[in-house]
Amino acid sequence: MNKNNQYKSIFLSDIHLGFNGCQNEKLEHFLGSVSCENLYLVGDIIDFWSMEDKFYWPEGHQKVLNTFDQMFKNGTNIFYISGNHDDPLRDIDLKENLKFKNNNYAEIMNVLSNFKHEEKHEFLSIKHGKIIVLHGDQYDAVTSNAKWISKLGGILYDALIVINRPLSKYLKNLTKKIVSSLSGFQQLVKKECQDGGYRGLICGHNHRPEILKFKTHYYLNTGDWVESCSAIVEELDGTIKLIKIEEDLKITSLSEL
Ligand SMILES: [Mn+2]
Repeated sequence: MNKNNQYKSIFLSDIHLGFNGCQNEKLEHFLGSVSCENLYLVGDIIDFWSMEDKFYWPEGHQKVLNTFDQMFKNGTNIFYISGNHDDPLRDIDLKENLKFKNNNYAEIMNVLSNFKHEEKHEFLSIKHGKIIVLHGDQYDAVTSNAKWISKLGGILYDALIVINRPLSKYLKNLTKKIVSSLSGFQQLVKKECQDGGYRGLICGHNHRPEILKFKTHYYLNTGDWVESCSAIVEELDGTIKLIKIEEDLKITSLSEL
């Protein structure tokens, strides 16, 4: 395929492979049209939570993983930064368990073992210097203090998205808004940047693609592949963009740094 779009780095998060709301075909199309030196998978790439109760892994989802693997074999550096839905990867025992004791996950874990796994990554951008990359659930009081509340919310959301996408999106935004104001999410982002001497922070998790420019730092969110179908990219000249894959599969730029 003709790789029309060459990037230095691509950041994707919240793909939710293993969940039937994942727009894997759109993602597959996007991946087929790009090439990059570095690919950052910023958490919730595999939705282990969703597969916990009922294993769901269609061919199209494995195909996305295989495409990542092919990129890796063609020389792309792949960094897998774990999120809350792929938190078994943060625990060495759970990880071994998935790999060796559960046949369902063998194929998935096999591909994942090729990538570099981290919880946080210090990204050195061409134009803007040091940027910290993490999934974002680390700041989520609901997620870290009472996992079950977040899980229940997740179940309702998953059920709703199949029935009514706009309503589920509205409810998710509403709950995320409450959660983020409660935990002072943006305050924590600011503190992380100041303490670490970072120019900005890239995350996912709340499924809201955006670039916010504050006086002290930048906040970038990649969005997701359930609703927004968006990504953060670093172009060869260092420009960082938030892009979206539209219904007609064209790539549009929403915002840039
Ligand atoms: Mn998440």
